[in-house]
Amino acid sequence: MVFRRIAVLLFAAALGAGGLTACSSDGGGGGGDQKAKRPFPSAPELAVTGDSLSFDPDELTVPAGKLNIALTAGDQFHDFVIEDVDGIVEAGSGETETAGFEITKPGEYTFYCSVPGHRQGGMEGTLTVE
Ligand SMILES: [Cu+2]
Repeated sequence: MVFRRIAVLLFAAALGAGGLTACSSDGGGGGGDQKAKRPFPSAPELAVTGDSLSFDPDELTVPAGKLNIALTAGDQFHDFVIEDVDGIVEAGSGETETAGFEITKPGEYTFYCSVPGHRQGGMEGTLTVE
């Protein structure tokens, strides 16, 4: 009986570890159903770095219309999404990826990294569209 109980505990521990691994390897899918748009030719391009749970810069200003975001990820995979705007940029550690966004309505928008826990950790900023 004692052996059986230990075996059950080990099995539960193995399941737990497997679950955690599956969870953390899911980091790339944070963007939900957002799809990256191809960069727009001749649209203004803004370079943003995501590293250590923050964006640099975390305040961006662009004219209304099409824009491209070039995201460089530092320590790990990050992405860049804008609230209420279609599109996403996803970059693996050490990579730079560029994608397009189109915002026709001026105002203040919040951008963030949608990898679970990253926004809560501080990966968000403000995009002002003029
Ligand atoms: Cu991130």
